Amino acid sequence: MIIFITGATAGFGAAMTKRFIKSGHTVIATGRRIERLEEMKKELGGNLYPLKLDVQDKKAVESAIDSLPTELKNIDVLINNAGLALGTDPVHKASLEDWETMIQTNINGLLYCTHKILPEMVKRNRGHIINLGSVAGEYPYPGGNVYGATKAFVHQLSLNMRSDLLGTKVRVTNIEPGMCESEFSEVRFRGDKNKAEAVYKGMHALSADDIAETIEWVINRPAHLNINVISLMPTEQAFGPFAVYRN
Ligand code: NDP
Ligand code: 8X3
Repeated sequence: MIIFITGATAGFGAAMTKRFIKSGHTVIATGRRIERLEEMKKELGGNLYPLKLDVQDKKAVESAIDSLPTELKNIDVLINNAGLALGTDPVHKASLEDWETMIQTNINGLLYCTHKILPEMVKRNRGHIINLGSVAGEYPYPGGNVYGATKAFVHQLSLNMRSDLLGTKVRVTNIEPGMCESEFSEVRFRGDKNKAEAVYKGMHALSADDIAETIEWVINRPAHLNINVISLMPTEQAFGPFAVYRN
């Protein structure tokens, strides 16, 4: 299969790239840090096609996909994985610029890639879109405000896409992970490694390859079977009670 992954330079995207290349697929691995993708190509070989891409840039998304060589144009699987959280400040103190970056990446970037690639899948009556949602899109937590809201958008969009695509053979799946150790918290805390490490201290978080393995299972289901949503968490993570403020 030809698999197009956004955000392949780190975390889930890098783990999926490694796993899928080893399974014999062709991977168009995209991200802003092209040097990381070039390094991965050296390690993983010819079936990896590195493509520099900032998903926030609508025109760049369109021209990067248009620039693909003919043999890579028939994308079988689009994995909308590029995304980030910035900060955990409460909603009344958070930065507007951080909100804009999260919305521009997690929502608009996902839409730009989908808008460009999906019509071709429908024309060929074949394809699978995997969106990276989050448990943060299903459950609230303090400081999750706009990040969680972007993932709630991804959840509902994924379900709505299923409605519109009924009658085609194009599948859509929303993957909703809980705590997973990657560069995610380092990005969220702007490079503060101590703060990032503290998030996963004393518990066994998911690994990026846990997510890659789950997605590999999803895309390998038989064509008549669509996994709508998968929610997965570390065993050592669960839900809190409602919060009550008492004075
Ligand atoms: P990482 O920070 O490890 O990786 C994020 C990837 O997204 C990087 O490859 C980065 O590439 C890419 N990215 C970020 N912004 C852009 C952009 N503007 N254009 C293109 N690529 C971009 O995070 P994870 O692997 O953990 O996260 C992957 C996805 O999973 C995200 O959508 C995240 O919200 C979601 N998620 C993560 C969870 C976790 O606990 N880790 C849990 C639930 C969901 P580069 O900077 O090189 O462009
Ligand atoms: C990432 C999971 O709980 O850290 O989407 O927000 S969480």
